[in-house]
Amino acid sequence: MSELKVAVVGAGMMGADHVKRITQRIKGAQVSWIIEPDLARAQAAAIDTPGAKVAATLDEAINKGDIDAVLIASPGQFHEAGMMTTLKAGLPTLCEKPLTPDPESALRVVEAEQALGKRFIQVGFMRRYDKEYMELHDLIAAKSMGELLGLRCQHRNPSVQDSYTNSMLITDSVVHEIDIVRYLTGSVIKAIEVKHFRRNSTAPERLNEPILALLETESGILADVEMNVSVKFGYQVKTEALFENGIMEIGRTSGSTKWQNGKFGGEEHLSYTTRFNDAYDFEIQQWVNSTKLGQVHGPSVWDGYLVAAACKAGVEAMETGKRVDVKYEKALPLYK
Ligand code: ISE
Repeated sequence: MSELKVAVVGAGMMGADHVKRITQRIKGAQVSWIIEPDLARAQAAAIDTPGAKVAATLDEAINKGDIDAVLIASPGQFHEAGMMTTLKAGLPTLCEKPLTPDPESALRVVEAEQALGKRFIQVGFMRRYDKEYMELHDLIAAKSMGELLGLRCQHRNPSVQDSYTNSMLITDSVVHEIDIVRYLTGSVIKAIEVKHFRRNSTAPERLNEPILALLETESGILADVEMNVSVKFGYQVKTEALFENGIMEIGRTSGSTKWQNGKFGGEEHLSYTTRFNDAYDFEIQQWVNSTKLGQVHGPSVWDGYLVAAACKAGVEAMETGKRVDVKYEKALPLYK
């Protein structure tokens, strides 16, 4: 296969970013369709994408052909329908996080893929492709600083869009730590507790944040997550890993520093699209490479289900103030 023809579903912030990424930086792939019900938005994303066609629905594009693989970047509530369509068509798919908004729908996707007897879908947990997270993963496994004792995570957004609801603090944001803590420790999240910091009075009225989420893994690691979505100054995702013989910090703001007029400072990220740009590039390039070889790697729909189950417990913990145990179904054969 020469160029992998990718249909990108959703032309919002993330979809448009992926269209640009595939067109400008990814080798061996091109965007053949941009699928988006808001056709003006689709046309805007198509402007610098030579040869890309625009459709309102995935079915319409599949019927017309010219698709080797699908990248789903629509809002989470539309993911299940999108994946059911790509599974029916037998198309390799990368679905942005979260897999689906709840464990019940995530399980339906898992069962549909299991019924086909092989993997088609990769879930877009891009942090697993971030250089520093990968280094930390390897350090934990190598035990060269001794055993990992705990993780201290900070996840800060300048602001959030109007459609962001209070439960999305867990299902759209802490969802990343829920996946990455399991990836780093190799152990599922057993229980979650959520505390509230003093409420930020400048946050949108519907949000009660910042919050402190405490994730406990089956293996006994405690990870605390400061989730803060009204910090205004910029976008930060940092982690300190506590080991028996030292500490490793990842995600610290880097880049050049200027000293001028009695002040010094540098630039901070304003969005995840720049903070994780290299991770997204690496993730999509790897997906394209393995798809062309007829293989599926990376986070599976089972990983997506485990995260959705933990998110459900996280939302309950946030609403009740209680420590909530996560309930998981048994893994289906494809994911053992
Ligand atoms: C957003 O959807 C993301 O995935 C970002 O990585 C996260 O930082 C943000 O909180 C979410 O809303």
